[in-house]
Amino acid sequence: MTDELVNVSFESEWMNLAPWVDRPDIDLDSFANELGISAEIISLLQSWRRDGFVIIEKGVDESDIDKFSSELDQFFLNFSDYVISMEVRGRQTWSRAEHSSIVSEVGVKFNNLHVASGFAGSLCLSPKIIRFLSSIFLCPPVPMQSLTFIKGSQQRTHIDFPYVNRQRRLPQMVAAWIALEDVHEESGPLAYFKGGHLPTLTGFFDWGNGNLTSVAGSNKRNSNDFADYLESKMKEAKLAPVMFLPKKGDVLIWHANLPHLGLPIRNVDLTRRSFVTHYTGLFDYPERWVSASDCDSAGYSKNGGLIFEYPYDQGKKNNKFDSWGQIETDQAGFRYWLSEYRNRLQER
Ligand SMILES: O=C(O)CCC(=O)C(=O)O
Ligand SMILES: [Fe+2]
Repeated sequence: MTDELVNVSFESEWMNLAPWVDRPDIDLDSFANELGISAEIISLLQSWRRDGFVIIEKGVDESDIDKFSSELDQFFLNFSDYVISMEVRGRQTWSRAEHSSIVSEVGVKFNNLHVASGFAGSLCLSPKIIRFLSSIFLCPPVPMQSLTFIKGSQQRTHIDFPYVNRQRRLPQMVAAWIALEDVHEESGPLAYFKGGHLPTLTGFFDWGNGNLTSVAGSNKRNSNDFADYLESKMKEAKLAPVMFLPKKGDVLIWHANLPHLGLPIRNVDLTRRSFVTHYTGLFDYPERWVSASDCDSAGYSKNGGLIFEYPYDQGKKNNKFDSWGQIETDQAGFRYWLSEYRNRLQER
């Protein structure tokens, strides 16, 4: 079988599982109108379909950012008191095992602070983000994972779905990047390939044995091979990376198949605080990440989005900041959607 044939079958499979807005056979305006989606969101969906991303200026509340940012500062002062999962240049570790000075180094990211901080949770469930994502998933958006950066990532060109792939249908994933401060162009900004999200342009990278996703330990190819592959695909499509220089509070939302990268840092003294969340729709959220225990301890709802606490995190010590459990949530809404989720699982 040639690469070409493999790609054609992946492409039709991808389209069958993709959110409605990706399907070229659906008339965007009439479908969205039937669903009662607002004109403002319809116009975002049009850019989304064409470009594979949208930017929402002042997409989140600045006071939520200030609260999360000062909570981060407190955390950095008391680093070893916490057991917060983090990655240092590819190595998985915990805050307790590291010295706090590591936060000023390059190549550090904190995992899943949306389940440590109520303020981080509020940020990723901000109304403007949730409204847009709901119109894509047609059900409540749910974070699957989040990453908090203090400096630029310098991560080479990639697409997220090979790495974020626990959702039931692979294409049902969207990422949102929130600027926690104004981004300086020497700090290693994020960049993206406008319009590069179309599978006809990217093809599907084979990680080995026909795998579309990166399977730790068993890949024949690595993230550098992936970057080389995508960069040549983007060159063929005559697309160049667009630098994202947001102001604090601006949000970039990108498609599961949009190539993007962290540009090289030109001034290592500069921070680039940002908070990225990868979401899926409720009914694609993996069952093993929903606690079987009673409703209220499984998570919460806010602004029409849901956050589940990971079952394997529950009951652990020192993995929460003070704001966890301190924000206003909609538990009646949460119980409703959790029971819808459980009913749907039984029907499967
Ligand atoms: O912020 C960056 O530099 C890259 C982040 C990213 O690629 C991601 O979180 O998926
Ligand atoms: Fe990414």
